[in-house]
Amino acid sequence: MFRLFRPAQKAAPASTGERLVYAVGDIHGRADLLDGLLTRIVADAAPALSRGERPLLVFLGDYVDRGSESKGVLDRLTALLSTPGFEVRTLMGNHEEAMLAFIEDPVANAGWLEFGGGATLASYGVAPPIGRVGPEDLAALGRALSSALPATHLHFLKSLELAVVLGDYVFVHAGLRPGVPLDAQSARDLLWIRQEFLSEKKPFEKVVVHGHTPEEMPYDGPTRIGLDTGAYATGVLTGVRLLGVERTIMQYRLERNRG
Ligand SMILES: [Mn+2]
Repeated sequence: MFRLFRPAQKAAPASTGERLVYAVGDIHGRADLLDGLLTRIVADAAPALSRGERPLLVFLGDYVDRGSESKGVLDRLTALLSTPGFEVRTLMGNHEEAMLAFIEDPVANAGWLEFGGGATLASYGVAPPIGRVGPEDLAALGRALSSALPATHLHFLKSLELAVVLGDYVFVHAGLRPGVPLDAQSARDLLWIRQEFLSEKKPFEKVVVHGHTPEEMPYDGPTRIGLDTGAYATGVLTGVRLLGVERTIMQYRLERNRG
């Protein structure tokens, strides 16, 4: 008798299959950086596009607030959705959730103004409030934003997705709650989770590509890829290119911070 000896099997590396995929981290009103990174992505994808392939382009949410060009970012993203070539998928970030909530009920959701909403109002030509504002002022701000917001932008905000799955990867804004199956994750966790997700060592059902928690350097690990490099403050917008088992971080930076 002899025994078959099997060496410990290493998990197969995560793959997108044949598909060329790009994911872009938190933009936060930096249309200038979005333009720069998109130019690089389009150039990089040119050979695949010319072969008739349809690369996947995923945006990880937090398009608005903080930076000065939230409207400009949504102008670009809504235009991209109707551009042939790429399959464009856009995730909701907690900042878009807060903006939508403000539009629906500005008095109950005035908290948005405290975490960056003022910059978004200004980008739509609505003067942000100074100091404390009462319910009537909030209602007026909500009406002003609703009338300044193009219908395409409102439709865009309402159509954002919570998660996109491709091959061995899942794309979400913030992360996943450990121990909870992918299809049972709550919207709250997908949009807001931080430490419980970031400190988890065990693999999730799929490798998680996410933004939401800014770090100086992008994080490229076996269980997750973190792409939020705080663009609005650092002037560095980060994405990742995935093809088969290959991963390549892509960045665009501007020395002068206009955020
Ligand atoms: Mn976020």
